[in-house]
Amino acid sequence: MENEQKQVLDMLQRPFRLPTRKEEDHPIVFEVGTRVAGSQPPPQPLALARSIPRGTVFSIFVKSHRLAAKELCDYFMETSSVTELKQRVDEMQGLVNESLFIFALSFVIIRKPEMRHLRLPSIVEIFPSMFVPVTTVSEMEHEAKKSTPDQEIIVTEYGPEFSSTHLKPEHRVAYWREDFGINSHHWHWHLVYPVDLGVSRDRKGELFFYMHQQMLARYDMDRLSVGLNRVQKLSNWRIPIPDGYFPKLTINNSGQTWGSRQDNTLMQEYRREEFGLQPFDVSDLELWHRRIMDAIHQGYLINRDGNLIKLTDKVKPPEKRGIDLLGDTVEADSSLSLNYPFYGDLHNMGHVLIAAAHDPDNAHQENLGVMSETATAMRDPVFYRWHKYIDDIFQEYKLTQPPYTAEELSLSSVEVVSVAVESQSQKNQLITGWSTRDFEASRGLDFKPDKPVIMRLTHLNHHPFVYNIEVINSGSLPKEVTVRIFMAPKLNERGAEMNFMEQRLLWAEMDRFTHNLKPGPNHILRSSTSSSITNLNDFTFRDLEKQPNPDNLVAPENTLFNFCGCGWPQHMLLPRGKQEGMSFELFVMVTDWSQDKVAQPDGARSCSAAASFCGILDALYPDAQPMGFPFDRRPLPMLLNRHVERTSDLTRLSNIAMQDITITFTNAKITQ
Ligand code: CUO
Repeated sequence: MENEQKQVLDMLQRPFRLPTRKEEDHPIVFEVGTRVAGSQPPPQPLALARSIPRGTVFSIFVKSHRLAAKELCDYFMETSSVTELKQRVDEMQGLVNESLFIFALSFVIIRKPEMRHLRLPSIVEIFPSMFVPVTTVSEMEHEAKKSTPDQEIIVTEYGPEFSSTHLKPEHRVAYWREDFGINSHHWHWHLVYPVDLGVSRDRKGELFFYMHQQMLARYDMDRLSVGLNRVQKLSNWRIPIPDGYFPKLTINNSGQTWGSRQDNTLMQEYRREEFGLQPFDVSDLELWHRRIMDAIHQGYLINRDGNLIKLTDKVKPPEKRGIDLLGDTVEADSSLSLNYPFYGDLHNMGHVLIAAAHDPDNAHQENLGVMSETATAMRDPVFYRWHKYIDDIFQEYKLTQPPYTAEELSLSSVEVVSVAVESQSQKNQLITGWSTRDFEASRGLDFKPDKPVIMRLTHLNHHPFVYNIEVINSGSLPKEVTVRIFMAPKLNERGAEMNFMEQRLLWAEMDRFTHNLKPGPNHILRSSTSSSITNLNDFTFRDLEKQPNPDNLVAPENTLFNFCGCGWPQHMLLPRGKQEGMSFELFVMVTDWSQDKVAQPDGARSCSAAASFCGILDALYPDAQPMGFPFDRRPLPMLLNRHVERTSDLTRLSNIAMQDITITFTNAKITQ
């Protein structure tokens, strides 16, 4: 019997291929180009799913597309085995938009309990054309065509120059924005925390805030590494967007490209007919913005029944924190938002308005830009400006919350004596450089002749390192603690040290784990590769085919794999740093696990991979503290009778320690 993993890999390969079934087998009538239209009743089953034409943009930021996705996901979810799923997939393959098809199929494989042992291959191999420009795809095609029969494999390299030139300052972080791992993480994150698909996961709104805030902190660390200022929020939508973006990526296999945005493009009224959206413009965004800001400053949201719902982060579970309610309302999920008609669809529609800015009425028949797709949006400099604006709303709320008290911050029975990082026998000196990673483009695209065509992608990387933490437990009993590790640049753009409030949003979480301290001195060693934000499991089709017996993957420790597959790429754990060395600070805080722990429902299994950014499937987020703790709020004005100005003032507490480290970028190849 064909094994299930192989069936799944077959379903996910070459999404642009035409259907293999015969029409008489599945007499479904397909009306090419049917659009989601407000007034016309659906002509046939799965009409919404089939209304998005193949070869065009599928965008989860557009409500009608989310509804289409829900219809197809529900249809696939009705199956009870991989074989049954394959029947429905074969039926729909070639009839629905390719990106929608892969999204729905991946969604179902992740969500169905009986399919959790199955692994999804990297989205880079499913849609190579979302990761490398059309010229690289053509080059691969050309090399494949002219290859001799004895040439078994074709390799084409891409990077590190990416899609712009040094004439544009923003180009300096192109290696970061166009990194395959960051973009595939973002695609995966939105797949496990989807909007409007009836998925209500624990602290979903709060994680929307936190995961995106952390991506911004990391982006800013790399911007400072290359001499750029921190990203500026895009909050004035009535002036042009200074930075353009030309993705050079294709949407389908017939060369249709994603829309490009010139420098200094103005966001204009959206009047395209696609997607069934009513015309809308920045005044709609401004209206929603004002209503949300009013809610934050008044301290409550108004739900659909007109009741006031208090916004506070001091709640007892399962009551939702204010940040969680705001996250759902701003993102926005129409069923989780407290009042979707009133607070609107701010974050999603911002993506759409920006993605259509180059051709707002479709006069040029250009496709939407990459801001409309989660696998490509992070390539565009405007993504970070938009999300900085969104984060600013959340920060406005966070600053209404009272600072953490000394009691909430301290753990007096524990002293963190020292912390250091070690890599290649060097103490507190970390090294970054370049590596390459091979992906088989021929799994997603159809090349002739049929042989492996490899795209070799350049990416930032670092030598692995180890945290070395000395901790004293002055109690007489063992103590279970949470160790929280963050990193931030020591200096700002002007080369000056930052006060707590300026540095607050630059703290990037590096790791969070539990440890059982024995009484007396403890020496904690923790590898960078174990980080709670990263994911080592970015598998290729070939990796998964090579599994000697994929059925063995049903073993309990692997059953959460696909969810654990969400996560920040390990190769981007460190910021680039500077060639002359750049100063960063490590911050380590040890807290009481009995206060942090969350009672998980029966049957929940632990999975540490990327839990900080991705949570745990079918379980509660594994940390009772607000996400971002202790940097999510303004500091106490006084701590232990002295003013708090800098982050280092927190080290007056015994359970917190800091350490200066240096990150040096070698601009050379890193092999591990
Ligand atoms: Cu992830 Cu705007 O939410 O892209």
